[in-house]
Amino acid sequence: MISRRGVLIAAGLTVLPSRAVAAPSIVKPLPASDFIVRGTNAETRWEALRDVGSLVPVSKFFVRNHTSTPVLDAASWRLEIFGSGVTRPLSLSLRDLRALPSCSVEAVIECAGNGRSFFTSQQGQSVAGTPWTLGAVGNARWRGVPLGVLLRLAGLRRSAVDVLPVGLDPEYVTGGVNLGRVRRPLPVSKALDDVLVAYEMNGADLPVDHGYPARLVVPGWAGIASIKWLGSLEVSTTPLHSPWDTDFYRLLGPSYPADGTLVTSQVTKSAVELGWGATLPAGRRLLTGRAWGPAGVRWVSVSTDGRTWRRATPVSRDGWTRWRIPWLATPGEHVLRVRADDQPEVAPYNTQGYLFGAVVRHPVTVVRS
Ligand SMILES: Nc1nc2c(c(=O)[nH]1)N[C@H]1C(S)=C(S)[C@@H](COP(=O)(O)O)O[C@H]1N2
Ligand SMILES: [Mo]
Repeated sequence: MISRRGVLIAAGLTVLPSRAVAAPSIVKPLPASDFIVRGTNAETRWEALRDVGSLVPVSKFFVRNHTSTPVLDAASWRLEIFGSGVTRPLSLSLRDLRALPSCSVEAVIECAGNGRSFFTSQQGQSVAGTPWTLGAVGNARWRGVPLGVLLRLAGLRRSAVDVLPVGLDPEYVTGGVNLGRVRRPLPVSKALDDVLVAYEMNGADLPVDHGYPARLVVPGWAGIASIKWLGSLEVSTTPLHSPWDTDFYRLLGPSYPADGTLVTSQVTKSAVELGWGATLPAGRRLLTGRAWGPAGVRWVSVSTDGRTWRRATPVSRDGWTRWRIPWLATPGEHVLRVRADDQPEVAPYNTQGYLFGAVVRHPVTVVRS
């Protein structure tokens, strides 16, 4: 399938319409049945995952872009690995990367701000940032080269502490300040653990919106760690920083130290595969959903009556846990709640609304069938 932008590029179109049209941030189609568009980002609708297996197809996978998707030329793309933490700097083409030993993992990528709107709607707190509901998450199978393989090939020094991956998307300007390329330091310990430099998603080349030709996949950590459109990796024997670890993706607020706490691992969450405020016919229904956390999920409970909890049945446990539970739905307004493991009733407040891990109250209306 060729996107509209792809068609324009293929046609070598240079004439702009007289009435300026903002360039879309995201290249792939974003049908309203599958996505809620939020500025330069798009979240997946949970009802769109109802008949989907464990892997979220690219056509439904959420997109979080600080600016816009760059359409990079794979033939001239290079990944540069350099810095005080390596003895043999590398410059790899896509072909070089694909020739290295690879592995494939099923892993969730989730924005640290997923669920942010519930700080306001459930807890009455105002927070800054994209007001996601629960759709800034997706699970895919990623293939690529373990970052540890690349670092060792580059002669990783024992004294190396940080790796700074830099994206090739446009520089990020906010509040009139240019913060430069999207980049966030990653400790060498995590880099050597389970991080991939991925070039495939669900068995095909990475789609442009998800980082083509290569991105990091950092399992269990906030989505910002999984830098898309990877252009370089600086490896350093001294700590590295960027606004994405000093200002953003820090927990700030009255219950945190003055300079905040760095966001690394995600928290456990769960969701029902129904629209927000969905209308269902009365009778025997099968509620389905998913639950996920940085180290997997042990159990899932569901409450349909505001009081009691019943254990749901896990359907599959891969990158995330799919679950189901029968429900005898009676006409009226209901609030569905799902709790995976130790999800609390209230999420700790932080000014930027990260890591909303509390149980979400999902309203539905049941009508006589
Ligand atoms: N280069 C670059 N990498 C990036 C981003 C970005 O804007 N630019 N967004 C990050 C954030 S905040 C998230 S949540 C994930 C989203 O990945 P996806 O768009 O493939 O779903 O990508 C991360 N990697
Ligand atoms: Mo994110």
